[in-house]
Amino acid sequence: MKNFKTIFGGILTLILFFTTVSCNKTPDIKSDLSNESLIPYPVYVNATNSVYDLRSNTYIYYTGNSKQAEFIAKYLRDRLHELTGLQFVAKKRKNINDKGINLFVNKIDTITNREAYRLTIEDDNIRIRGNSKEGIFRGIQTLLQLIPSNSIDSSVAHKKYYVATGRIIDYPRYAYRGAMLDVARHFFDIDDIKQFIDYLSWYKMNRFHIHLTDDQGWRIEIKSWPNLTAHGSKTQVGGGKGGFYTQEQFKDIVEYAQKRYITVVPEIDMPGHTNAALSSYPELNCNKKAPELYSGVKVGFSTLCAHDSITYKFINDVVGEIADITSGKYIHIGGDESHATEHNDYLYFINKAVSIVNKHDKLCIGWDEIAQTDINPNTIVQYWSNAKNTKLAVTKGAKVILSPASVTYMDMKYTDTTKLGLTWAGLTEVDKAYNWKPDTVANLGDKNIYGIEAALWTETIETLDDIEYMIFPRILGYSELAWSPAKVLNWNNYKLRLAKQSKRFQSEKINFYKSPVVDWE
Ligand code: TNX
Repeated sequence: MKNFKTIFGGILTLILFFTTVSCNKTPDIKSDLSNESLIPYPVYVNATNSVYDLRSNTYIYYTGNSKQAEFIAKYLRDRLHELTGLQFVAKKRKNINDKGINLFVNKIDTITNREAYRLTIEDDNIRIRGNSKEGIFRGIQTLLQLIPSNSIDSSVAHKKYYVATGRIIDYPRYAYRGAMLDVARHFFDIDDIKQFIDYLSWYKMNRFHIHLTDDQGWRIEIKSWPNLTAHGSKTQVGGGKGGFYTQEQFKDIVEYAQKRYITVVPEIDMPGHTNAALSSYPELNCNKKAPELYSGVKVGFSTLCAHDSITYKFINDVVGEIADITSGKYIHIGGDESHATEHNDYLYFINKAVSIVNKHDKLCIGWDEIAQTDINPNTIVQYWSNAKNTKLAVTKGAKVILSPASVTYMDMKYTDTTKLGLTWAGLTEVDKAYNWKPDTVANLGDKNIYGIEAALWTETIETLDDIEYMIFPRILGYSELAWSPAKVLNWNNYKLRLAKQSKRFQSEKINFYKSPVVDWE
C-alpha cells in the first residue's frame, strides 16, 4: 500500500511537472511591432518588444460628449468582437488613469494633418490619440490590423491575444484616397455598397466615388424628373432588371460612409453616357425623340442637347437635388468620352455644367477631358487616359486625382485567364498595380496631385463576389500608394506584408484573387 502511494505520488508529481513546464513554455508570440504586416505602412514605427495582452472585458474609453466619439468606441468594440470573439465594453472615460484602450483627440506635437494619429501600445494600456476623430478612426484601423488571427490560449474560457508594444505615428501622403464603383452598368444594392465602404475604411481610404448614371441606367431618384428612375433605371448591361436608390437610401449611404470618415462623391456623367436619361425624357434629345433603353457595353453614342435651355434646367434640377443629399463638397460631372458631342458644344456644355455645380455650393470633379474647358482652380481633374489634358489642367491651376487606367482600373483582368474584367488598358497583375510612382505620372509632381482613386467599372461585374475578386488584393496596394510616404513604397517588402493578409481575407470570407506573384501564407 505504502509503495503504491509512493509510486502514485511520483507519477502525479511528474504529471504536474510536465504540465507546468508545458504551460510555461513561452508561446510563439510576435512581439516586434516593427515587424508587423501593416497596410498601408505607417510613417513611423518604434517597437518596444513587449506585449499587451488583450482579453475579454477590456474597456474601450472615449472622451467628450459627441455621438461620434461614442460611435467610434462602439465601432472598435464591435470590430474587435468580430475578430476575436471576445467581449469589450465601450465607456466614457471618467479618470485619466483608466487603463484599457483609450481614444482621445489631442494635437500631436508639430503634425498638422487632420487624419494624423499616434498609437501607443504599452504592457497595460493602449492609447489612440488623434488630431481629430478622423485621426482616431484611422488609428483604429491600424490597431485592428495588429490583432493576431489566433488566440494565444486556445481554450475558449481564457482566450487572449497579444499585441506587440511600441508606438506608431502616422498620417497620409495624399488628402484624396478613393475608390470608384460603377452602379450604372450593373446595379448593386445598399448592403453591397455598405460592404464596399467598409472595405475602403479598413485601408484608410476616405473617398467613395459612386458612378450613378450611364447609358445603361439611371440609379438615383430625382423627384423633379421622376421618369429617370421610373423608366431609366429599369435595365443594365446584359438586360437585367437594374434598380435605383431612393433619396432616403442614398442619404443612408452618405451617412454610413461619413461615420467611417469617408466622403461620398456622386457622379452624374454628362453630356455623353446619358442614354438612360435621353430614353426617359425625349426633350433632352436634340431631335426630341427618345431612344430605347440600352443594355450593351459599347459607349460614346449618346449626348444631351448642348443648345437647348431645357438641358440646363434639367442639370440644375438634378444637381440641386443631389447637392441637397450629399454632405461632401464635390459633385462629379463625368465629361468623359463624349464622342457624340461636337467639340465646341462640349466646351460650352461643360463650362455651363461646372457653373451650375458651383452655384449649388459644390465643387466639380470631372474626367480629364474637361481640362480643355475654362476650368477654374477649384475644379478637380481626374486623370484616366490623357496625359496632355492632365498637364493642361495643371497649367490652369487645377489639382489632379490620379486614376491612370493602365494601373488603377480594377476592372482590368489580372492575367489573360482571369474570367471577369476587360483588357483595353492592359492586364494588371498585383505587382503592376502597386509598382508605379504617383508623382511621376505625367510629370505632375506631388504638389499638383490631390490624390489617387482606383476605379471598378462593372460591365462584367455582377455580384459582390465579383467585386471582391477584382478589388482584392489590388485595393490594398492603392491604399498604400495613397497613404504611405514614398520612402516606404517597395514591392519586395509590400508583397511579404500582403502575403500575411490571406488569413484576414479568409476569416472575413472575402473572395480574393490568389495571385501567383505573392507567396500567400
Ligand atoms: C472607360 S474611364 C470609361 C468607362 C468604362 C471603362 C471600362 C472612363 C472615364 N470611361 O465608361 O466603363 O472605360 O474600363
